[in-house]
Amino acid sequence: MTEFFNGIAPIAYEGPDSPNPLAFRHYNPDEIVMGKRMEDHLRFAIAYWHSFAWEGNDPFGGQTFVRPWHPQDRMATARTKADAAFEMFDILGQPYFCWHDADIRPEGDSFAESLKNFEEIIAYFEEKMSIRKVKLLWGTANMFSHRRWMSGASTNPDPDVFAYSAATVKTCMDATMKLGGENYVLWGGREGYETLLNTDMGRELDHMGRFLNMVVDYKHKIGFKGTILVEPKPQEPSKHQYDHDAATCYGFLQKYGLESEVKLNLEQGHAILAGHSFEHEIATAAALGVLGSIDMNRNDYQSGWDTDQFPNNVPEVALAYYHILKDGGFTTGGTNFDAKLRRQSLDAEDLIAAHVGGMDICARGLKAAAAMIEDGGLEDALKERYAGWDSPEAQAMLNSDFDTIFEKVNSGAINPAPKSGRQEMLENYVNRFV
Ligand SMILES: [Mn+2]
Repeated sequence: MTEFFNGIAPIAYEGPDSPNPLAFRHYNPDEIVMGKRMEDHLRFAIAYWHSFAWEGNDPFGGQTFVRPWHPQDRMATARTKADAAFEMFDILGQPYFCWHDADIRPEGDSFAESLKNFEEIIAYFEEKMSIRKVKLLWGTANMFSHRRWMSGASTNPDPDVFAYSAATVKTCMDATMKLGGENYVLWGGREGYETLLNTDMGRELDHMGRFLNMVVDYKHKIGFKGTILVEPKPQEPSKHQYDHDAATCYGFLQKYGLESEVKLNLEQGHAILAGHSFEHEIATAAALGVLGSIDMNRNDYQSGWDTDQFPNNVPEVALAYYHILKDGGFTTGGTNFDAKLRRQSLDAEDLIAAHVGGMDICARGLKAAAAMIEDGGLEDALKERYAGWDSPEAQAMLNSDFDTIFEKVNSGAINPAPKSGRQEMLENYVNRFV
């Protein structure tokens, strides 16, 4: 046991009226929503990086957090960090967690030494997971922090970095499979450019496409049954990132023949950076058949950078889950809290309260989304709006041609009559549930 969370009891569901700051008011894992346990719908995961690896730095200042696992550059403290992380998993009782290799092990002096450190911690995790319910939602490789990745990983102009990246992802996929992970995520931290003046974009995209094909080949070679996910983000740290948003990623996957092999992990903050809403990104991925998993957080609407705050907006979260439920809900995916404390929130209690609040917000959003699905008001409005397409004539038109359609319109048989889109009525409808 570490001393870090000393005295914080496992969080219990106490109902909406509880004044206890460390209790769930809405997240009740066993409550049945649309025929399924709430825990099985939401599939919460805790992100190792923000909660345990990040030290509170921002672009203007360094570390603010003081933790028993600092400094993080040695194996002994990596174990202490793991002890604290699994203690937090016991307190929150969420079913999953996620990591990057660099979050969990100190960097070695060579690739082989980093791998040795990594494998030792993976074995330590395996031991801890064997006596707990917590599972791995996904693993991923950090190919953006160390200086070797400053010009990208698979898109780096230096083939040696492409090689180092391939070897790194192989080890992270091996570890993910070893721990029974349900997905493997690729995030293009620096797969993009700072300036087009020194960038051969076509070549970089081809290299990224080839790299992702190697990931899929390796998945099949080792028999990994999980889903390969790509996480869209438009910029930051790079000026421009190739995995800009859901629609751009889909075009990329199609070009490189990967659209049936790879799905998307969508993040609220990245959607906002791309000038979209979270709801838009989820609906886009669902429409294209590539909705995989979500990173739940919130960006500040004024700051223009990726603030990764814990979610606290029920109407936004409700519409996100509405589209997820409409798509059939998560299969291997889940709700990963890619969210961090504010750097003034120094205490262990802050870390617990942040997750308790986030889980409660998601539970409220899920319940509102389920109520809208069960009521069927939005679906009925859609049916009514598109009802004209139910006629055999309208369906036949889709299989005809311009000349046939022209004859009909020109004869006077077709004369469109505009109908209300009823947006305010629908917004009022949604507000009854959130
Ligand atoms: Mn993310």
